[in-house]
Amino acid sequence: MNAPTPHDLNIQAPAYVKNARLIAWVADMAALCKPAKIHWCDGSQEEYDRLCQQLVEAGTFKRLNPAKRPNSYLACSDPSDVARVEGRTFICSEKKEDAGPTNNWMAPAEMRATLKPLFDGCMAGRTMYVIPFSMGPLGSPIAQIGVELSDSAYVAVNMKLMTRMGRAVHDVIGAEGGFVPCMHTVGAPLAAGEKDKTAWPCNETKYIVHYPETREIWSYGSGYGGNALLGKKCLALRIASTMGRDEGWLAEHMLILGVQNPEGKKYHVAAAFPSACGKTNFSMLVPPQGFEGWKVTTIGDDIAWIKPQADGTLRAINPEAGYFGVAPGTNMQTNPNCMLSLARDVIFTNVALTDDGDVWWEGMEKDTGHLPAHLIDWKGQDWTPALAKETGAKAAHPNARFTCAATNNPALDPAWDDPAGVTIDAMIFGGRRSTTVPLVTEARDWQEGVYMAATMGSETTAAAVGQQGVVRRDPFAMLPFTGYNMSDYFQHWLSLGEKLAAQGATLPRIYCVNWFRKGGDGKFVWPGYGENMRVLKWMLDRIEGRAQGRQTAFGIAPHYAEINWQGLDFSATQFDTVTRLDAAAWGEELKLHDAHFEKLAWHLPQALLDIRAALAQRIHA
Ligand code: SAT
Ligand code: MN
Repeated sequence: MNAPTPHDLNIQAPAYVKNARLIAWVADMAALCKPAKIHWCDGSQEEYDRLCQQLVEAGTFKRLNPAKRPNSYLACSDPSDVARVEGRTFICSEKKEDAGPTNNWMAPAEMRATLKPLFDGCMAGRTMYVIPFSMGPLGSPIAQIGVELSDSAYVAVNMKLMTRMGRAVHDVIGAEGGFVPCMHTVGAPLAAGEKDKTAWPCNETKYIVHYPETREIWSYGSGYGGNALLGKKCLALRIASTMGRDEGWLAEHMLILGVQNPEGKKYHVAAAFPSACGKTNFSMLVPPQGFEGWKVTTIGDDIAWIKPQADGTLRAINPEAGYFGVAPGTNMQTNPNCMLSLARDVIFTNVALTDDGDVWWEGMEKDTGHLPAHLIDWKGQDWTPALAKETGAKAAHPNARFTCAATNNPALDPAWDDPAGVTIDAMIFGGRRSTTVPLVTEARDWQEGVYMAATMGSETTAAAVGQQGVVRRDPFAMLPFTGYNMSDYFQHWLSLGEKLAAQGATLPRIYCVNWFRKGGDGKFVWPGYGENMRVLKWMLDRIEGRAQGRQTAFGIAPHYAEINWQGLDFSATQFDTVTRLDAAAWGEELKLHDAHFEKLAWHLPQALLDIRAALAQRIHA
């Protein structure tokens, strides 16, 4: 290979880059990866437009019809590179038990020895983009800085929408500041003079690697989503959860929303759901009929960083600046604010292309009343309704995504970019369960809330590679994202609650929800989407002391009459179907909790076992 040696390659840091450690690291990594060029991203619109144009010329992007979808693009990935690869994701702590039984582990030295030859020359013939980004408002005491080195222009432009990316970040880093180094390559070096044979280069071999002790991320072989946009799951959850453990705060897989009642009183709620379970929908919720004067606003749709304050409150920021959401199923009925966010300045990945140069995905027929007569599907093949009927072929991949800036969202909360964050009044944990778990219950105390979150189960979704629809325990919706031992993570939550309580703080209420219970006919019983407002209001009524609820074995549940049913036809019988606790089903459920706890036995907090015993007693009473 004719790649330049480090001596040929001028690092050429712009004058505004003052951090010697950063410059030295870029030089070292360039010497290792041997790119043909280095591009220091400044985050400007001009740069974004130029890189997008370059991606169009390379065939990675298709520019959409500007009359339909101004300044927007469609990228279609390699069919093998469509979701996070949890089986190839590693937490490389010094000790195996610090990664715990829920993470893949390899000793750091062994992993470094494995990755070194893979990264050696991995960027040959390509440009290395130096992508400085802030997770959280620039300069916020809760924010963290990262710098990603990537050989993917697709990553660079996505990072521009998803984070505060560019020159201003260098001002925050300054000469002395620290940053999380994030190495990313698609793992497809080009020989001298060789041109890409594909518009989505990637490698069959994949590694998504985290070194929690040294706070480093190394990602090899994938160009997709959380595998490649390293600020998101890798930094903002896996590395940040470790930072939170060490420093006494929380990095969570939670949306943050503001909800204001007609009297003008405003609350902030953080809610955890697994990937592709409607977090974006919930964070952009439009209150339904019967909720005139209510307003819901978005602070974040995926990740929350939550820090205890001196006054005992918990303040949260959204570390991200954009949305990387699931497109299929999104329409004007399920999420109008999201559809409006997607009107312009969007990067779509793996959706279908219409004959007039716009995008389409399953679910959009609900808005138009019909399927398009013809499409080019995400794999570049012809798609027709007849073919779909015959073969079940999807026009968009089930994990097809949109990337857009938060500022596109008409429901964006005015405080979304506030460096001080917002005060959290309630937390919600929601799995995806067709049986057993009721629509909503309130934990009697923080510990019971931690138990509910720790035992959350969920049927798997398309956001990760693997079998779909299988129930797996997904504690706190953090199974693939907790960067250290899960039992230590439970203890961290318990300790934080204890510490705040000792300060005399009023802790946020904790709720367990399940929108996904099915009836005898196999259909969802709860209408979901905007109607979830009815459950949200009951929570606020609880906080304000307006709803008494009733004690159940698994927390406090609403009486039918405590929910505002105005504008929705939902009978007491249907309500019973989604709220009933079935003793036999819960007997089975507890066995699953036991199996789950057995796997997590090392360092498992005794408090959780005590709550389990009390729960069993109530169920069998
Ligand atoms: O990790 S991704 O950002 O690709 C999507 C998700 O799992 O939420
Ligand atoms: Mn997510």
